[in-house]
Amino acid sequence: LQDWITPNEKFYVRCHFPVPTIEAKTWRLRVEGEVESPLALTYDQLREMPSRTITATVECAGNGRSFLQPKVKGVAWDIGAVGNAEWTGVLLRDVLQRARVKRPAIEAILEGVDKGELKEDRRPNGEINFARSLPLHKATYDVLLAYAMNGEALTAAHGFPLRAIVPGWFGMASVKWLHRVVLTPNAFTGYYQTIDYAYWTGDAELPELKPITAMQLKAQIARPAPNEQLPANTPYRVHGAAWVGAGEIGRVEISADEGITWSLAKLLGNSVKNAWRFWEYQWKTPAQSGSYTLMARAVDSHGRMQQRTRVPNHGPYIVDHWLPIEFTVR
Ligand SMILES: Nc1nc2c(c(=O)[nH]1)N[C@H]1C(S)=C(S)[C@@H](COP(=O)(O)O)O[C@H]1N2
Ligand SMILES: [Mo]
Repeated sequence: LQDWITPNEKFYVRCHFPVPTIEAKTWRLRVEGEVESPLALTYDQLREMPSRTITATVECAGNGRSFLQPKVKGVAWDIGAVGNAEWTGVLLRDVLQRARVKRPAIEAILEGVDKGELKEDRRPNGEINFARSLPLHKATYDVLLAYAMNGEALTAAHGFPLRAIVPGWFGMASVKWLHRVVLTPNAFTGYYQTIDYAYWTGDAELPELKPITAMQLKAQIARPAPNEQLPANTPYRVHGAAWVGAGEIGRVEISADEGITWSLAKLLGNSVKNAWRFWEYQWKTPAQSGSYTLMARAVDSHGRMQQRTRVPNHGPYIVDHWLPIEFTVR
């Protein structure tokens, strides 16, 4: 959260299986299922297609999990599982057009090369690959198949040779080490679609498991960092980022009294589609030494506000309530 574009070496890495070693020469991107002409594209063929560069913020659905009480299962991320980068590649839409999607297709399943055996109680036998699906309207709208990140070829950890970038959606949708796209006439119900990265919707009389999709409205404080020590009675620049899966940040507010009163932070730069917005707030640290908290909350351009408490049905994911950042003053 220091730089608006997260440097590659600072961008968080989340992998469910060991990072696969892939030779660009022998690797292929296969497009199959409900298509007129199945494809097996080489790395060079993809690089020869018209390229696109987009800026997109990617947040892991488990970002902020360490704030949850009681503790939940999963990687105990603090606030670092989010980054913003410039991604270059080809539009999935252009690849699908070449393959000529047939009418019955409703989703595109994106599969990674990486695989392994799961340890959870509810699991299929044997090894499985990481795979997620996208509804066709999203797949043919703005999804990028990226081979470069901030102007450099993807590193192995970030998905070399090719990964999806699904703008506005949580990270699990942006499948790394992509090697297969399957067009399917049915809703995909794979492990990472229904068991993991899914939540119960509580708004229906008949609760249903739904795959996690769009990132939610959220403001995050970068400084002070959790447990930082600040000097007393001193001007201090509180700053951070705010983002939302669909829409624009309208304003960001800061509270130093656990959410009773709020002050307006200043939005920095311009609003960039699918990218986080940086903000700052000139504060004076308390005169008394002790433990303190600050909270930030975002409001979108339609006036919708980030909530004090989160949806309990989101379980170990989508940590989008007002996060109290604890620090000390001395
Ligand atoms: N093939 C594959 N793709 C994947 C994953 C994975 O384990 N395997 N992890 C997903 C998750 S949960 C996230 S948050 C992002 C993280 O991308 P990054 O490691 O480049 O930050 O990749 C997604 N794509
Ligand atoms: Mo994630």
